[in-house]
Amino acid sequence: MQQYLRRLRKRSQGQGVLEFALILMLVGLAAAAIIFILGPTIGNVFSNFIADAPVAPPSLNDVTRLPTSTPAPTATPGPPIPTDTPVPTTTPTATTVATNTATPTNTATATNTPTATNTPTNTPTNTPTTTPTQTPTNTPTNTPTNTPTSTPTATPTNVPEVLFEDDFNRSDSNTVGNGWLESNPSNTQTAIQSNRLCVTDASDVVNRPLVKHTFTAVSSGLVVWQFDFDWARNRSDDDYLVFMQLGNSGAMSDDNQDSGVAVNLVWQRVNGVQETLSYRPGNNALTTISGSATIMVLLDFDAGTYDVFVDGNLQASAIPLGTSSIDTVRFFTSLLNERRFSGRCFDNLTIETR
Ligand SMILES: [Ca+2]
Ligand SMILES: [Ca+2]
Ligand SMILES: [Ca+2]
Repeated sequence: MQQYLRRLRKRSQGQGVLEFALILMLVGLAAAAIIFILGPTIGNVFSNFIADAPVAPPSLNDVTRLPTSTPAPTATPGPPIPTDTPVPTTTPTATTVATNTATPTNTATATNTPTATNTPTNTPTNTPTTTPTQTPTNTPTNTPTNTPTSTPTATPTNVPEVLFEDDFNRSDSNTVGNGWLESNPSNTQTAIQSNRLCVTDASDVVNRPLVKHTFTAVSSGLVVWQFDFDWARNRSDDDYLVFMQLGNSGAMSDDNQDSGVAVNLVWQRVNGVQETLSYRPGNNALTTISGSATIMVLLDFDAGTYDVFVDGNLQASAIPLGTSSIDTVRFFTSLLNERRFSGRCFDNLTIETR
């Protein structure tokens, strides 16, 4: 009996170990099946739990950063997200893309742009018509009006203008020439001799011989008249007159010694003094000249007077002008017997404005 019980105890012990091993194997298979079936679900729950946690475990910090950018919209509700806001950086990119997408809309607008081609066609038509009409009208009207008005006023005042000049440097001739008019009994009384204007025959005739020349009329400003005088009385002749004049041709006469004369110089005997240079009216003595001298007369039409210089020396000033304008220079003798005089010539005549 004891042996039976001993065998039975050994058998029950071997049977318990085998059954325990079988049970463990079945439990392990069941657990593997459960894990295989429910494993993903449990993993998601665990992952969601970690993701939803307000603070990640320190050990997971590095791992958590990477997925954060991807689910950016999910982090939006948290307050720290706006600071990281790489999101806006991404957002403008999307805006740009949308703009480009709208570009085709502009391209369609360009199709309307050719319509503007009609506009320029109208513009040039109006522009040329208006512009040329106004430009030429204004320019010529202003320019000529101002320029000529200013120029002529300044020219006569500052720049001397030669009204007439004659140096008589030409071949000897009974004809004076160069536009001079000779009023003589014959052509032989005045002539060019040795490059001067000379009286060759006077013969005590009244107001002859006479020569004259005209020039552009002057009635304002200053005029300088200058010439070389060469006359000398060698022998007796008490009645003789040598006239040197500027005057107005419209009022002058070859037979009148004084009419129309502005500057009336006479070389003659005055108050018993022979060879006296004087001026009319009044036969006022200036100085005596016997032989060569340079006579200069300065006319001032604004003042209505003239001054007389002999060899640069002032002889008289503020002598009243006989006329308000001049256009003629005249030389003549009266009652003069040329055989009693030497020289009898004029030279280097100039009449010019100042
Ligand atoms: Ca002559
Ligand atoms: Ca000369
Ligand atoms: Ca005489």
